[in-house]
Amino acid sequence: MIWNPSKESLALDQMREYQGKMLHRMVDYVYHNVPFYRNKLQELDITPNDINSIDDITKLPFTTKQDLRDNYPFGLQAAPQSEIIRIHASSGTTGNPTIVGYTRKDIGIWSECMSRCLTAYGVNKSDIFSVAYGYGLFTGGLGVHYGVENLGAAVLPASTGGTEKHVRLIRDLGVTGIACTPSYALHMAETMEKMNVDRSQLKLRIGAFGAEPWTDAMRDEIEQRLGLKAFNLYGLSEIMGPCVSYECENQNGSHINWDHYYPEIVDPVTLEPVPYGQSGELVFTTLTKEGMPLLRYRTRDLCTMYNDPCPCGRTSPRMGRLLGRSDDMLIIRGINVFPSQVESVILTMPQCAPFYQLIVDRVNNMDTLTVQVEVRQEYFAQGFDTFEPIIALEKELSSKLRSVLSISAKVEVKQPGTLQRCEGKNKFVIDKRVLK
Ligand code: DLL
Repeated sequence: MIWNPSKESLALDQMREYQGKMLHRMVDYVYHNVPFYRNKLQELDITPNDINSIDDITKLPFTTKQDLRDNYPFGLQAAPQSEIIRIHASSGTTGNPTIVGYTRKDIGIWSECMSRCLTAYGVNKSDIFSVAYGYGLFTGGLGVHYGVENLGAAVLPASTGGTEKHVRLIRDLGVTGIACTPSYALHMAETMEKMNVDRSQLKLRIGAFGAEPWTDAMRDEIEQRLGLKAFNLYGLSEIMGPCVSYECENQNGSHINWDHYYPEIVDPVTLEPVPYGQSGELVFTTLTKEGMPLLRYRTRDLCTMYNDPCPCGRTSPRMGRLLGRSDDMLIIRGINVFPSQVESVILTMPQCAPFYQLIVDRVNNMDTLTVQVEVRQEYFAQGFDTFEPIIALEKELSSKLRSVLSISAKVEVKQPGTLQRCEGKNKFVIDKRVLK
């Protein structure tokens, strides 16, 4: 089933014409409503009238996370505040989160695009669909929630945590679909085992997994342990949230909702366009967004895009699995974490030396973060491990990190000189998670 064939299966030439029209409108809109973009376009000597087809997109300037940071909180907002009806926030690199405001029309388009994804997975009005992404500032919970309601299935707003209760509800209510991070799905499978709940007692049939990298091996394991078919769901807050791309029944890449989010792949160094079939950095331009529209936003996600026809009949290009990121962002339990955020917290503590290491691991299918940091010589004492000020320091640092990162981290304060020193670029992060 296709939710909106008039858009998802539109002939390519008609789509290109539509996209060209929308791009012209979008450039005109930001030119008149966002001083940041007007300045950038004027610097390049471009006016909206220079944008007459979708191919003209390469004339436009790129936007980066740094631009969002520099314009914190509302500098890139195009719509007047009175038109904004929702605000989400996602991690930034230096403590300032990225703020994204949505108008009523934006929320409608988000719901529409999310319904397209769910329909491609096979969800229909008879399903009971549990949303186990975090609700709140993160876009995962409410984003999928609105898509399920818009489609007409029943949504169970489970959010994260309370896994045993969630498993019981899935069993007792006959829940048929679930959306969560792939690692949380595996954690759920483990909880089921501990509770002696077998997949044969569940009616789960469809899973929508994303917000963090995962692999085909994880897909197999989730499918086998939960007894469902697992689909990829991709998105990012800056562009909208979950719904930017989705797998269909052929699972040969994720179809991009390109009538709303126009994709390009560029070389992350030269920023030159890269043809279909070759890998590079994914860049999106919002074609219809009112709240915070973005031109050529550099996602830092590396992948390959394909445009060979898909047997499902959708005409949109598909993105392959993400191959990594061109920056140092970590995704831990679905939350974006930048090592620089940890550093900025450590630097506020006079007892800590500026030597630290982040160790990311996966224990019982849950990501863990350990932060090791050296204490300064003058705070060092005999009986180090049991020395009360050290234990207090670990606690204080741990709670500060929690409030900045939104996830808990285990803090280990180390003796001076114990962490590895490197010549040249230091290796601050050890990621032990093996994604096979
Ligand atoms: O993670 C939105 C989302 C929620 C997507 C629920 C899917 C499901 P952010 O917190 O802004 O938004 O993080 C965006 O997460 O640039 C990717 O690096 C990564 N990411 C998102 N989906 C996938 C996926 C949400 N399916 C960043 N596979 C993106 C791999 C993903 N990585």
